[in-house]
Amino acid sequence: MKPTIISILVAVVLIGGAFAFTRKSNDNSPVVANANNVTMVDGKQIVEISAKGGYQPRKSIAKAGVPTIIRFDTNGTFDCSSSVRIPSMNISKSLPQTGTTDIDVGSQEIATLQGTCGMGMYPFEVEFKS
Ligand SMILES: [Cu+2]
Repeated sequence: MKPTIISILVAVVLIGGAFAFTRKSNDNSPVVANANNVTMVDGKQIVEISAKGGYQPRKSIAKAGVPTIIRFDTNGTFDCSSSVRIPSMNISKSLPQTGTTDIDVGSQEIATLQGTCGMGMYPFEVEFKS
């Protein structure tokens, strides 16, 4: 009984948040500093990063507490940025030379997620804010 009510409340808050976020981004107001590469789709936050000779943008700003996918885009990527690591989450992934790869990082707490290429020379980060 209680857990059910709590999950319904959580769902309502998440859906409401998703709506608020979507509406704000539609009227072009800067919800987050780097809103260009962060979108909400079906209640999930998509952080889009392109990988080729490093990562663009180097720093993304996203919302904490929202289910999040980091989407890596490659386009003729032959350098080692096609190998992505997020050590704190034990994530290590090989991207195709050209394509799109989603990495589900779940709901993050307020913190900065650090990632690098396979050899640790190209960094990127996603800052999760309240
Ligand atoms: Cu590297």
